[in-house]
Amino acid sequence: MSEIVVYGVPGSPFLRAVLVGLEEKGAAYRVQALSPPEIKSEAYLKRHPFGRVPAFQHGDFALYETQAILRYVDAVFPQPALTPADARVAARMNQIIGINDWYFFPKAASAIVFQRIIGPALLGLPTDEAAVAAAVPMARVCVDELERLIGTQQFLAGDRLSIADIMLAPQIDYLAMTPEGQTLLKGTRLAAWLARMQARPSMAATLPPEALRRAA
Ligand SMILES: N[C@@H](CCC(=O)N[C@@H](CS)C(=O)NCC(=O)O)C(=O)O
Repeated sequence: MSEIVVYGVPGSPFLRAVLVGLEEKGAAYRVQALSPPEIKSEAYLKRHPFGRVPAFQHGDFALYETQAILRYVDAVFPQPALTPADARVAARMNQIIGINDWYFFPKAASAIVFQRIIGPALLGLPTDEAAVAAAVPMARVCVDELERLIGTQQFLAGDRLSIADIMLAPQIDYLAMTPEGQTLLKGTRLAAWLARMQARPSMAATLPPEALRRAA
């Protein structure tokens, strides 16, 4: 089997999602760690023209966009399946991936987590309290909606682990490290789901760097 290389900035929740997926599959991989300036370099932009992480290489096959990478990994390593066979459960998984990509990360978590953890710990920046406050309403909508969707299920899209859990767990793990996240998640079924996800070896094997966890 060709070598798998995952390119990313350590601490990125999208990078972690890919690594969690590979760990769940028991697939061998190597991480090529990059610094924030490196992902804007001419060399990296050839790999990912949008200058984001992660990027993925499997032999001669290059790919970027986290959900595309996870779907590819799921197809190449079929067991355990991370895509529900049932059409409605699979649609729910896709809906939740969409919530992450369109609302939760760009409009809520990226601001709160950056302002509270990444900016201060990695870049020495002060927290912009107004940016945090502006992101909280969207974070609340997302948490409420995920809480409704998980209902009494074990996982976000049914009773088996899926790509939806793998994409959301690294994001919500970060949110839960912030005061805003702690308030929003307190006493929720989503918090119980996060605890179950945190207990998985795949999550334990892919923790963000110590400096980021300490900053929270
Ligand atoms: N849609 C992309 C989003 C990836 C993304 O936004 N990654 C962040 C790190 S968590 C990033 O690369 N940020 C760098 C930047 O915005 O300059 C994916 O699913 O892979």
